[in-house]
Amino acid sequence: MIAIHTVDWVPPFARGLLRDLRLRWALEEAGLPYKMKFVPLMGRDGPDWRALQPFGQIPVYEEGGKTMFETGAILLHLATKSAALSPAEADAKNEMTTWLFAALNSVEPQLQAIVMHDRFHRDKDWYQGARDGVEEIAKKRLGDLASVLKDREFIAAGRFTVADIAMTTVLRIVMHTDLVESFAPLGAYKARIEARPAFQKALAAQLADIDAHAPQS
Ligand SMILES: N[C@@H](CCC(=O)N[C@@H](CS)C(=O)NCC(=O)O)C(=O)O
Repeated sequence: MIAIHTVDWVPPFARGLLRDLRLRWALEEAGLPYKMKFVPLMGRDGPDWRALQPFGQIPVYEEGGKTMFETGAILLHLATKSAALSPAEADAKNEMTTWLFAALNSVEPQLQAIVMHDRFHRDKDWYQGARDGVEEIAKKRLGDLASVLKDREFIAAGRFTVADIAMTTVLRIVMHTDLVESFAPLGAYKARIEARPAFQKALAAQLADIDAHAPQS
């Protein structure tokens, strides 16, 4: 049985953003059964969790007694298990892999920088100058991505793949801003891919799990 390990609860700003969503979504698209396992939010520094995820992050993927971390690696593994997630033809598969890495390597760091500034550094006296700088870089990346997506329904291979899961969840990272929607092709792409029933099911399940573990006041 496949299991996804994630944290039991997060504060409101992280609802719908936890990266276990990538794995839940892929497994829903593939129709593969899985269960969730939860680690306490503050329990990720212990040796047991570090043995699974050396950086103390979530998610962790478990299958047949073996575990993996890094959502990109896990998505590529899942792509080998289901035709719903990946084309079979080599060139199309390479295009999918290329865009999955582009999402996680060329777009995610720029958007994550905005989140780090907005969530953790807003009270610093250097915040605004630094924030303006990271936004400028992020806008450049998003503009380049919009130029590609203006002519495409999906990001790679002319069909839905794990690269769309990576790219869409990356674009969601800055959902506290209107940055993505300020580029029409990106807003349309994100809305189109998020409308998929498997995404909606995975998101609803993530939110329900977070609510079920909310601290009692
Ligand atoms: N590159 C990692 C990133 C994982 C990641 O950033 N997870 C977040 C939650 S969505 C986390 O655990 N953050 C806490 C931290 O970095 O200490 C992956 O894709 O699996």
